[in-house]
Amino acid sequence: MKEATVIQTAGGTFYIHDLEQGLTLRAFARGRLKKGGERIYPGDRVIYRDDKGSTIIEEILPRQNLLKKPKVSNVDELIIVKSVEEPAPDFYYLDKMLALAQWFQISALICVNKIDLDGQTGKIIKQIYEPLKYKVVLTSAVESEGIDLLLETVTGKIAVLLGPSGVGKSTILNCLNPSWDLPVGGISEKLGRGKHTTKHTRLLPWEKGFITDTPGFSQLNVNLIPLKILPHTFVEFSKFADGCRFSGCFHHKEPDCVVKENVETGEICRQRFDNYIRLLKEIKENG
Ligand SMILES: Nc1nc2c(ncn2[C@@H]2O[C@H](COP(=O)(O)OP(=O)(O)O)[C@@H](O)[C@H]2O)c(=O)[nH]1
Ligand SMILES: [Mg+2]
Ligand SMILES: [Zn+2]
Repeated sequence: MKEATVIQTAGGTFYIHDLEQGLTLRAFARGRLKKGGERIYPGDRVIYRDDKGSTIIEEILPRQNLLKKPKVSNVDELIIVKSVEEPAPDFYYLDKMLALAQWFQISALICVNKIDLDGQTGKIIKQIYEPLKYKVVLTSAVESEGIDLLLETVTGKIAVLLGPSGVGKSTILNCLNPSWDLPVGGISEKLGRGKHTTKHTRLLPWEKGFITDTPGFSQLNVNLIPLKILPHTFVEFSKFADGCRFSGCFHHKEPDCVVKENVETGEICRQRFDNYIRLLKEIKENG
């Protein structure tokens, strides 16, 4: 009995990767698993065995988590990729993704790419997010700068790259392993909908872990966060929230709100707070 990670599913066939042996295998689920109606997702850790030349998945190990749309399990790290320019960073989107990561209880890392184009933006992002204990890695994928540091942080993990088209996700992955030869420059996106692009999730194995940049992840659904939880997903509020007059304070229209007071004094970053209010309204409208 050996252990592997599911990297892709295709109907009743599964591609599993055994990191220890550096092997990708085409596998089938054992009858018992199929009968039980148990689904198997990319990211699942499985026990497999060889059976007369076939690879059989015997058992699915308990999942740590399961993201919806696309379905990937056991995600250890969300890498939120921004670029300093082309496109310029959208801080609302960034704060939204960080809130989601908190809600999913998945560690999040901010990767600021294209630092060869501008040295300032990365520093500004570090100034805002490092005090909140988010890790910020500055990279230039075209110059292979910072990629080592990025890799160090995802060693042994299942990591998912998140971010709008054009920030350099595919270029970063190609740095990691040139043989993946992923299309760069939005080519895959342009071929797009309805044509031959597969939207199937595929985890890419490298010698120390798994990584993916599945397109569906760019639209992670923020409405998954219950309104009551939202204030807790902004980590810097927690230090002050106990001082608010109301225990379930949304830090919005309530009087005697210590979070708002700390926005006024500059203790809490106003841009983050404004994005929080925008997110609160967005979830309310859609909820
Ligand atoms: N200057 C600069 N351009 C980059 C960098 N990384 C990617 N690009 C360019 O940005 C464009 C989009 O890259 P791509 O990897 O396809 O982005 P994706 O849509 O996020 O996968 C391409 O033209 C890349 O050559 C970088 O670090 N610096
Ligand atoms: Mg891409
Ligand atoms: Zn409050």
